[in-house]
Amino acid sequence: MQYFQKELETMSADQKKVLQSERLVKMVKYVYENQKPYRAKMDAMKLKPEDIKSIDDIYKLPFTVKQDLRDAYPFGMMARPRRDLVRLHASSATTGKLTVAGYTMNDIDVWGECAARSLVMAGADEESIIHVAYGYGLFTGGLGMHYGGEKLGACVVPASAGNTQKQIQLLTDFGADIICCTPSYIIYLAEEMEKMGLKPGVDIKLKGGVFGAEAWSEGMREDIERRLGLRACDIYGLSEIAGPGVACDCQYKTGMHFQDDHFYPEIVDVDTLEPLPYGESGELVITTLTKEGMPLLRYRTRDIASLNADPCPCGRTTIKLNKITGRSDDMLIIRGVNVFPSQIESVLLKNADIQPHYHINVDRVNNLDTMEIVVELSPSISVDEVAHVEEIRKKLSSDMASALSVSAKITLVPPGTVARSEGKAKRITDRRKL
Ligand code: DLL
Repeated sequence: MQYFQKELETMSADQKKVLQSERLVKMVKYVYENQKPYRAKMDAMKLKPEDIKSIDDIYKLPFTVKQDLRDAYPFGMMARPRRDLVRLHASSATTGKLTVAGYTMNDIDVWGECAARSLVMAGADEESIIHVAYGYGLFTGGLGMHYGGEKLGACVVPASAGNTQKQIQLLTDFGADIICCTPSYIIYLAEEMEKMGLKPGVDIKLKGGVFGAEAWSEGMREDIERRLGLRACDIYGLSEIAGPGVACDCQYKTGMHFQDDHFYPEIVDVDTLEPLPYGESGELVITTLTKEGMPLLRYRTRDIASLNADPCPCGRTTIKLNKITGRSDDMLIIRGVNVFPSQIESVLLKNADIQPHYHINVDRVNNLDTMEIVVELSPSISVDEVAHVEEIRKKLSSDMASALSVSAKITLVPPGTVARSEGKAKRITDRRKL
């Protein structure tokens, strides 16, 4: 199957606008007729489906928020009767109810198409062996990339998450060229392979990877590419919208190509919720243009990012999503200063004396916020080299203070000390909230 869908992925801006407008007009009518909670919002604003005539009118529509999904738990946001749904996914919330997403057969098909396009961008083709080490289950990572790989006609290895030694055995024996997992897990895999003396290009044949489900920095990308000799593509998605494949990097990494024939992105100001122009950072809002089971209009993702419309040498004309810098609910406020974990990661990764395994502890002592960053030393440095370790610590403290505008205590620990994750990394313990 050909999954560089030229006619859809390289449309002119005018063609795209016509397609998006047609789809939005249809979608608003469909949602108004079939999704009660959203209809109530439109009625409250005295907005009728006929008021939406093109994609330019999208700003007139009210937002959908995560709480709407929780209030409608489990099936109140579905626009189709239960018998039309062929799959349910759910993402775990830190508090309260799960967020449920229901998909029709067509939704699964569209999602598979987007995941297949993403795999192609990462370098996969029909000849590929695709190793999927995202968890299979209610989390969309495993099944999402699985269906994408099969749609492409590649051969999928449904390894799922966990059991690192087995994963490495499968990677060496089956010779997968593409891997799908979280960025934190590929670093863990790289570390274990290095310990076993396995060489990229010789024992491990990986050429590309699609890494997502959590925020990761450019520094992390460089580290992954250097250690494994592969092309590391960022892939974005969320279960409420589809799962992995909503947007993905191509080989030129000019931003993640957003599958904007199916999903329309906007960036809005976090405080005023006013739309922001390309290049400006704010909350990503997504409207599904073709979804049947659980369509969402102007869904506030809580993810902080910006968009860019710069031409990409790959020829795709889709709008691009720049790297997610964090979630608005992941943002730490330390003594009044906003800090995203990704900023901390960027500073850490510039220092060759440490490894990208870290944990952030936040607390409040005598009414003052404190932040400790626990980070691993590189294996070439022993904690017993006291003077050298102190020198590294001082440098990191000063780099961190100038990058974040707030001081942090740096604690350097031996390699292997910070807990590794098989799925989404849990990097923050905020004791102020316990
Ligand atoms: O994480 C879907 C996914 C699976 C995406 C595998 C990519 C790869 P949820 O569990 O619903 O779905 O979580 C969605 O994860 O709102 C972001 O906060 C975060 N996220 C997903 N991809 C990225 C990424 C999956 N590339 C939430 N960069 C989203 C940063 C990401 N954050």
